[in-house]
Amino acid sequence: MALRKLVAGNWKMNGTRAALAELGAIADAAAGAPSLDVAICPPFTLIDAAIAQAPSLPIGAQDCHHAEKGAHTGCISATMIADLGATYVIVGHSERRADQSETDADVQTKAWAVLAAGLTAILCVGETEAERDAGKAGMVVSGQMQGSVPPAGTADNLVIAYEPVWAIGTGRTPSVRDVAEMHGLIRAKLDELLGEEGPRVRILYGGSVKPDNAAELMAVPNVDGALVGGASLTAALFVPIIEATA
Ligand code: G2H
Repeated sequence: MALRKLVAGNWKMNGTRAALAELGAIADAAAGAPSLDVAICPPFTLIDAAIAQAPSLPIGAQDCHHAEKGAHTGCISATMIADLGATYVIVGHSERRADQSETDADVQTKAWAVLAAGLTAILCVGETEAERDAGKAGMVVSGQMQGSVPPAGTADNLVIAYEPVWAIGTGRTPSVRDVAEMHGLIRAKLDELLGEEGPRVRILYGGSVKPDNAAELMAVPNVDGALVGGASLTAALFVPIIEATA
């Protein structure tokens, strides 16, 4: 089933207010590609201003706390993100799984919070290089899905992002065959976990997506869009990716 593609930019810990100048051209490119969804996930500090600057462009966050509110100094809840008018929240990015020791259970409670706030979770999974070399990529990703996908996930509130850790920010990408195999495995797992919703949930590829490899990656079966890091920081790189996906 061909699903409507989503191209989401993950700015990670990049961008001060000056970076918002990129959003005009990105919003224009999104408007010129009505067959797909486009979003930008800037740092928390820019969400409010990004929504004001580009009201037609869906904006997301890169993480949230699992609780709605309370004594959690320095944390941001999904409810707060929804209050700003955002659309998406990335959960379970490998950088958070590694840097903040987030477990599958942590990721699932965050995803629940995103759904409860009426937002859409972009839930990341992916194996390390050592796990791939050991022939365990499928097992690892299947286990991450089992432990972190919320059973209430639907096509409207959940997106999966497959991001092999060894391809993130390295310029390396898996072969088309490997991407097809992993996305097929993720699709089968979604069918198992979510029943009739499974075939409708989008699966993004992430990891060194660039203007020159986007078209090839987006043509792979079960690749329903991209989660783009470094190449989403400037319109000069992100707009060609949008155009290659449309
Ligand atoms: C993977 C990706 C965005 P990059 O983390 O989530 O980053 O495109 O820089 O590899």
